[in-house]
Amino acid sequence: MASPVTTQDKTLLASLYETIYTIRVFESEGIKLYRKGLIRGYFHPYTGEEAIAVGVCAALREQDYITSTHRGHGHCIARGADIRKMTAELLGRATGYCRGRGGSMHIADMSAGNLGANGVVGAGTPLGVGAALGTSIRGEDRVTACFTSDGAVMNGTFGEALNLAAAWSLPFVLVVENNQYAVSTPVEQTTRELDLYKRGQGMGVHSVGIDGNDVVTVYDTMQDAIGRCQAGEGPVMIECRTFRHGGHHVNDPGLYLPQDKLQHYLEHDPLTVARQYLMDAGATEAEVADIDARVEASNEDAIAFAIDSPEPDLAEFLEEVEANE
Ligand SMILES: Cc1ncc(C[n+]2csc(CCOP(=O)(O)OP(=O)(O)O)c2C)c(N)n1
Ligand SMILES: [Mg+2]
Repeated sequence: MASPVTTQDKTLLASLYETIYTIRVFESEGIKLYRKGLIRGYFHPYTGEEAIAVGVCAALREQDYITSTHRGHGHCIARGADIRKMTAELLGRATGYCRGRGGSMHIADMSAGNLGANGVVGAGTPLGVGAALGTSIRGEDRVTACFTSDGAVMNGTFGEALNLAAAWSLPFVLVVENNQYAVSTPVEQTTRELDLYKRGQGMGVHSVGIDGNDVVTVYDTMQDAIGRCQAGEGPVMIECRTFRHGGHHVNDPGLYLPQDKLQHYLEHDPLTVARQYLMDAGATEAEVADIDARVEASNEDAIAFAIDSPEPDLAEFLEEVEANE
């Protein structure tokens, strides 16, 4: 499945590995900050799913758009977000992406074509189709990649949005992160057809199911999807099979996850897979260690920046709040 062009591109593989590790460290250090009480509200770690965001966003071009989910830190980082501003937002600081008012589930970065995270499961799908419709009407060469989830595929918005995108041949790529659970409910309990991509096929959409823990496979599949959209053959649906390394959110120990399945996915870790691709392309242990050190230092810097940043000023509390007289 993996293209030899990609597997021999050491520079690209180093960048894919580095971004996966950046997300891994961001989440594991973020969980520590949460446990110290520095982060409030919800925090849904992306740990174990990083190859999806990284493969998709590496294939996207500067002008393209993404929409994100409640599990969105990885999407932001892969789309080039500033982890200083992300960390500050998680800590509720004035220097954060939403000036400390949004927190984990509301980070957007219009300058990077990131149309935003969304706490409403499935709500990103129609937003993404709307973005793709806009670009299509304006005749722009832009693709919208919409990250969504197995739980969201069970929502009405999925069928409405993807069908419309298909009817209008929009440049829209639906990336389903099938981590096989919606909170504690396994996907087997919410659908008979476990190959979720087949639903797209039923709408006449080019749809594939792939290993979401293999960043090269994700990257190659996304490149193909972009090409199809550019050729007017959109939309495309990509179901990426993956698994969370833990519970639904930081406070969920995930005791319901079957241990054998968890073990299987821990051994098929996107970080290890990406590292192996990089080593096979000729990287040395020292080169990988350099990347690791750089990532860890940059995350430490982001945390220090956030902790040193002020909280939002109470005097500005009502700014941007509109109400009728
Ligand atoms: C419309 C809606 N219904 C319910 C919820 C509560 N909720 C938050 S996350 C979640 C499950 C999400 O599972 P999935 O869509 O598979 O995404 P994952 O968390 O696995 O990434 C639910 C039910 C919500 N946020 N929005
Ligand atoms: Mg899920």
